[in-house]
Amino acid sequence: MRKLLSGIAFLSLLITGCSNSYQKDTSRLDLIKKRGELICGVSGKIPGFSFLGINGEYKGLDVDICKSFAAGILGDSNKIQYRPLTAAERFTAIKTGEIDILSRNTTFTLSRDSSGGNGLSFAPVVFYDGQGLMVKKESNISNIEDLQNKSICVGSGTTTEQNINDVFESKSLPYTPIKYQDLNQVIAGYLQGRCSAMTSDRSQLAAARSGFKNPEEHIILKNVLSKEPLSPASDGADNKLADALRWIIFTLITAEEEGITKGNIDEKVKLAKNNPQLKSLRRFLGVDGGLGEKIGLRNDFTINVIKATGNYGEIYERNLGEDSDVPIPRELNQLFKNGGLHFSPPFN
Ligand SMILES: N[C@@H](CCC(=O)N[C@@H](CS)C(=O)NCC(=O)O)C(=O)O
Repeated sequence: MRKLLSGIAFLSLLITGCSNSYQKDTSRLDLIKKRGELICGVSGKIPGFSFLGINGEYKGLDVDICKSFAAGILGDSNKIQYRPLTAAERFTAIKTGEIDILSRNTTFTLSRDSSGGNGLSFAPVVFYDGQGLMVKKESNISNIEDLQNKSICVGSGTTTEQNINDVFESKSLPYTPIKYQDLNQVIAGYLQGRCSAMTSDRSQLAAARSGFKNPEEHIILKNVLSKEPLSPASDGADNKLADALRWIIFTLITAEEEGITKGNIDEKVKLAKNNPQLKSLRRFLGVDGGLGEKIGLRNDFTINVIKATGNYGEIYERNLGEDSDVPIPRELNQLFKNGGLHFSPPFN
């Protein structure tokens, strides 16, 4: 019996030993390169962020972030498989390896980041959001207090669910949450009158309203109930992939800070190559310094990223700018130097 037990212990040591070294040596980043394709989890239901157009192509800020990852890792922003996921499915999809990365209106929180929680790794924030409430104009509801004893439609498996509860409890206001699996169900519940308000990230409320028959009949209350910094995420056990994602997002922000765009990138590369004194530009564009190699990417990965999607400001304008289908003022999503929160650490 003792022999059998020690045999089992030896075998399990062997197995865990092997699986640990496998974890350490093989990054998902290498797997993506080997596969030649990035598997990106998205929502697919939010205009302006990730939405399947009539031509069968995904569009939006979250989709452009997937494209910038594919361009930075594989040198080709078209090598992507999109996987639409509900809020409740998204974290399991990362942990089981069904997707490489999640680019889906997901709030960066301690519980999701920690190894004792969902065990994710969050890339830098790509959209600073906050939770809001949308009501029908005809309801005459103008603030949270007016929602006392009313029903509110909310998506389950979200930060939204917890925040709405926190806010109403802290004000000692009774209310009834009506929970649904995804945004389309929340919208349907709200439009069919099952609840007096729907709550979600304010960006999602704006996106949802843009698709309504009569958008002007709905108002988003001015109350901001929470902080919702939305970030792409990957498996927290994989530092190599996390480093690559982090610096691809910072590439988009640095490019905007430095005025480098999809339209002038070739000119900037020429400038950097011909001027040895332009030290920081040369490092950023991979002419000197070998920075890409340090994070498992090509030294000129920044050029591929900017050529594919343009800088952060270009991505924002294309999907959420004044002339887009879902115009959302940039506010917190401006660069820090323009009064917002986006700022990149140095490419040194
Ligand atoms: N940012 C919040 C909420 C994001 C969220 O996923 N919201 C719900 C709707 S309330 C949703 O599923 N939206 C998109 C979809 O249905 O695909 C979070 O990370 O929990």
